[in-house]
Amino acid sequence: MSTIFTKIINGEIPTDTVYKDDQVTAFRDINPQAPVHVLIVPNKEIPTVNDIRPEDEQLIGHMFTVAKNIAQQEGVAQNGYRLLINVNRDGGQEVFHLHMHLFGGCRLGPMLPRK
Ligand code: DGP
Repeated sequence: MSTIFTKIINGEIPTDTVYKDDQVTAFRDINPQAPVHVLIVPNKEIPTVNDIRPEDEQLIGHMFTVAKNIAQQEGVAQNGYRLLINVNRDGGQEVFHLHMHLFGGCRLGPMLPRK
């Protein structure tokens, strides 16, 4: 059930953490896909978006507040950035602990490759 992200949240693995509070931890992706690539992760173990419960709504909203604050801190808020959550196999999810990607610092192009 637990993933590598729980070890990161618990400080058991050295990570470039950009923000932490009692609900959320945000750290730089190990394999950045843009000049700014931060993962915003709830401290609570929620595997996927499919597992979000009504009582998690405040937490999910908080993830967005943290994301926009990090975009400001990282200097990408004005030019723009992308928030992305992958869900399960077709969505490309690799780590089954809910997380929001924040990409920025360059022109990110179309949301999906053009067909
Ligand atoms: P996703 O495909 O949405 O599940 O993205 C998982 C992301 O997690 C992927 O971009 C790489 C990142 N990642 C995986 N393991 C680690 C790790 O140990 N440390 C950090 N900082 N990022 C990791």
